[in-house]
Amino acid sequence: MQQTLILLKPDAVQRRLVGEVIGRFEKKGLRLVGLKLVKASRDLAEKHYAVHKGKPFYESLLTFLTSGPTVAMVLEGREAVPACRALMGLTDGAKSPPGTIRGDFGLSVQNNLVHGSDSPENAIIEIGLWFKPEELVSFTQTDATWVG
Ligand code: IDP
Ligand code: MG
Repeated sequence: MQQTLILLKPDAVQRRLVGEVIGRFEKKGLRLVGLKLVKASRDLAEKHYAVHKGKPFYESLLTFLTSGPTVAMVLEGREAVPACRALMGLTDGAKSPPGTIRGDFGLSVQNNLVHGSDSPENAIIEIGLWFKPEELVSFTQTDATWVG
């Protein structure tokens, strides 16, 4: 069963969209196995976005991610990584289709509300950055046989 790291970035918290966005992942059928509010340190933000080091938007991105609270979640389910990416939409909110989180709630490229791991391998690494193993709770969801 795949796991993925989802972040509701500081703009989602500031704009009071946390409940709305978590609800979309829940309703899709994903299982919540980790959840917390974190004010990311510069060190955590650098590790999380290491792949973007050197890009023109890198410094601004780190400032954004460390600017306020982020909701960090681990979601689990069949094909959780691509399923969550599909719910999120494209990186640029202005180009992201209606019906997606980014398409429905934003126009910005940087302030695009959510992060979702882009591969199962990266999900394992990212979950390790944001969560201690004991912070994750595995359980059987009662409707699992219906949701898949
Ligand atoms: P993703 O979040 O859709 O996977 P990435 O290309 O991995 O997008 O970029 C990571 C994050 O960096 C984006 O979610 C967004 O917040 C920010 N970002 C990406 N491209 C730009 C840009 O061109 N300008 C400003 N911020 C950007
Ligand atoms: Mg990415």
